[in-house]
Amino acid sequence: MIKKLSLEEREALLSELTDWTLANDRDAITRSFKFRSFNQAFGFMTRVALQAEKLDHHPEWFNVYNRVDVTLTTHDCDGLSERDSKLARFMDKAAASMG
Ligand code: H2B
Repeated sequence: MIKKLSLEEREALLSELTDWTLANDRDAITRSFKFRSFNQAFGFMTRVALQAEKLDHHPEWFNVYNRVDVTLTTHDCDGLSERDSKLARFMDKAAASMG
């Protein structure tokens, strides 16, 4: 079973992932990514998709042209877990390296 993050772990996570915010309506974190083009956005999504399969942890996301809105939560524990912070960090790095 996957464990939900404790209060302390959440605070540490949110202070580290400064571009992410807690969702209003559920136990999740969200971030909107903006790229130069659809190609860049889709390239990012492709990298993340491969990593998501590796981690067996999948984002909820919405894409319009160069924008990708992401929500991360863990369905198996109905809230935030270590898997969300891992995927969020990967996404931040992937986005930063899109060039
Ligand atoms: N992704 C997310 N975001 N949360 C989960 O609980 C989850 C997942 N569970 N990807 C995985 C797949 C699970 O359903 C499979 C069976 O391993």
